[in-house]
Amino acid sequence: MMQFGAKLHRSIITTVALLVPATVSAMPVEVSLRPSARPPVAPVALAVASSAKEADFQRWIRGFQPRARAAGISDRTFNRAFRSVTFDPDVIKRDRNQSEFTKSIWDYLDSAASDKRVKNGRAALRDHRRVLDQIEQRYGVDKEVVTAVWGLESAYGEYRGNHNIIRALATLAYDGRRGRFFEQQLIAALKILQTGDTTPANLRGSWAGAMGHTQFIPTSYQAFAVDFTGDGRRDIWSDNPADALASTAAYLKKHGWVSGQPWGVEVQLPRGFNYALASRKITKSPSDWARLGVRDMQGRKVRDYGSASILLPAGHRGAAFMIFKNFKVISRYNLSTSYVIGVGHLSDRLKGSGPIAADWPRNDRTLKFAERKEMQSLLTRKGFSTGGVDGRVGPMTQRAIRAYQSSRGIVPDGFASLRLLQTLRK
Ligand SMILES: [Ca+2]
Repeated sequence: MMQFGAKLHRSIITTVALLVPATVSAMPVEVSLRPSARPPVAPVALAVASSAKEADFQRWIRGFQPRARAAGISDRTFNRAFRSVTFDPDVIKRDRNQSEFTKSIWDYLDSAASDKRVKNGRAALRDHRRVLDQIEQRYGVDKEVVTAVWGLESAYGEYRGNHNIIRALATLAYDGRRGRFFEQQLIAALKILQTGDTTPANLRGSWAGAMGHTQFIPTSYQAFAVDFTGDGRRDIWSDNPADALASTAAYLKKHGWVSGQPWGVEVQLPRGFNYALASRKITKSPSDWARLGVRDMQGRKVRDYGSASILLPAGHRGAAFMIFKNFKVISRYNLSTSYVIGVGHLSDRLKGSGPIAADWPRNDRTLKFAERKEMQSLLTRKGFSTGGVDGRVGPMTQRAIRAYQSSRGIVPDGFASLRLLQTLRK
């Protein structure tokens, strides 16, 4: 999930919203696209070498117990949850191995809305039509959007993750990199066990603590999961996806989903369009955009769904979208622009729409972390300040790119691509 700024949690209800930890959002999108199953167990030699680590981890668990107790976790719950829990080196390996490479939007969408995912999504809609209709009715969120989240988070329940959540979160909390965040998640996971929503054996999910069909992290689960089946349990782990799908709809509704509004609409921009207007910060009504010559792909005015921005996820050489408030609501699931477009576009495909019409600049690519830093240094050196060299393309860097592009007679779309970096190096 997604997406990619480091937004840390400020309060449970408003920001926890991310169903994946903030920096998981900063990870390559495929992590949230398809939480993978557990790899083979580490070789015995490695396990032996790490016995000192294991002893230290067990000491950490004992030191953590009073803090859990203070947070309301009974010793009975704690001891049941931690029975035979050991340090999980695989989790740490994955935490360290997060790729610095960001997938391009077109590669992401090739997978997010692959023929297989569209086909399986249509089958999932058919198989679960009754419950999805009921969920749509109760929460006002399109069933295709809920199904698309399901499709991206776990391939419609196929890859829910098989890590023991207590073990994974305890390992990450003990490890210390973002230890506070994971300890908060661990306490929330223990509370799930304490309330009896599921059993320690069923409390499974991704290595980073995302659980069930639509990959809720424990604090999001606590705040937003619902019991749709009415059996008294909010069971997002069960093979029956009803509670998980309803929880996703409840989550989106809670974050302001506007019924009947699309996430976005692919549009065509007129010749001579002022690309400075293609910014998330600039919103206009579809009628105002139409007056500026913005049309849908059939050449019609876009209907007045609400205020909208123009988004060019791959610069002016790729597709353009008019995006609405629901775009932002989906981003509460995962901040990645690719993720949000992935969910939105997949939902459109599930409704029967065709592929995105515009081409992508497939001969170009997005920049790696070191390249983004190099780009920022070069821009700054040329007098276009990026407000620091941190490898993240935020508003200041985009403004610097646009100013540089304008100065060179390049379309000022603010897109950080390899092509741009090559121009800067000259
Ligand atoms: Ca239930």
